[in-house]
Amino acid sequence: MKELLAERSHSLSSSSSFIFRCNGGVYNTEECGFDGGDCIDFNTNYPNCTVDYPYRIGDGECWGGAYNTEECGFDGGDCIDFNTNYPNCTVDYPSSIGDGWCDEGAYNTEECGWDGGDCD
Ligand SMILES: [Ca+2]
Ligand SMILES: [Ca+2]
Ligand SMILES: [Ca+2]
Repeated sequence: MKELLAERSHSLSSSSSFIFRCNGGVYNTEECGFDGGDCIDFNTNYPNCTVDYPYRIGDGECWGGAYNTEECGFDGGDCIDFNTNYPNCTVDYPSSIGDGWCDEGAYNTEECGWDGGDCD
């Protein structure tokens, strides 16, 4: 799992949209100029969205938990397909559903389509 996430963050960091990413937390304060301006769009679009890594919102990958909420625009729209397909599936990493690898536990349940068919 750790390897998988490292690989993901590597592929994400090569995306140009991550050069000026909103880091959130202590960066996203008035004292820090809202992360030097990086967080202004995020704060405008999702004023009530509180997540540890705002740059994950709208990065094309569905993140669960606090990201997949109405306040956060269902991860900036990234989770809309997932929510439509698996409305009762609550996992931390929805992107693992249907990624071709069988994930056990909460992923391999009827609600999550048996990991989106990965565990067939
Ligand atoms: Ca930043
Ligand atoms: Ca996302
Ligand atoms: Ca999977």
